[in-house]
Amino acid sequence: MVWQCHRDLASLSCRETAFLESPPQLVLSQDQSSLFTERDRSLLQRDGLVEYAPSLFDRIESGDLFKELLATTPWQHDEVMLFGQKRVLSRKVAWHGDGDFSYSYSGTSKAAAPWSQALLLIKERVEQQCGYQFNSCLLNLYHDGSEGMGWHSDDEKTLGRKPVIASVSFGAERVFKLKHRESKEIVSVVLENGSLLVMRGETQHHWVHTMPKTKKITTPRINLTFRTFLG
Ligand SMILES: O=C(O)CCC(=O)C(=O)O
Ligand SMILES: [Mn+2]
Repeated sequence: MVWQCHRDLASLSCRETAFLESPPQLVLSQDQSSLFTERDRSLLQRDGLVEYAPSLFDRIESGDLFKELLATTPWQHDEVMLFGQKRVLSRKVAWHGDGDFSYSYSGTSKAAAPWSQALLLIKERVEQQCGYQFNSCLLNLYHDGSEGMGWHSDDEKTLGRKPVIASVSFGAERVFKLKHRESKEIVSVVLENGSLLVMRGETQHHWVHTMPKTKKITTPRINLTFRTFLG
């Protein structure tokens, strides 16, 4: 089974082959009220659902988690194959998961790193808010605004037809954009320090997203996207 990497030019693969009929669901515990309100439930008017909560973590927690992730994550430079040549990008990445997955990436195969204490803490809070369980997480470290990510969707087959993707941000605030594949309509949101953005339903099918480069940002940002491989 091949998971087409969102960066188009690289690919990730997963050992499991069968899809689960019903992805794991969680019920919100009673004392954990939702940060998402009904009024502004989706940033999209149609063809998908995107929820945004500015403060999944407060300023102090976010600062501590940023430092911890920066220091303890097994960061590696992202790589892409361009015209048969390996290109090393300045943006750094890391991949963590339940241990069942290996991924091939620019010609090499790597197993997901185990969850750290910090990641488990973040994952638990994200799962409570999403009502959904995740088994892997891709981390991106953008050293400053000169690093970004091009238009893509997280529509790998191994994530299922309607993946839930939960994106947590620490550090510099950056603009995140979604573009409708047909109408080209653009929706922008600033992803704040400690925020949570969740993409659900048909979003990956109808919309692409990007983290544009910018000269205005001179400080680093860490992004975590929690995903569930079905298998
Ligand atoms: O950094 C971000 O907010 C976007 C990351 C992303 O889209 C991805 O890792 O697929
Ligand atoms: Mn993405």
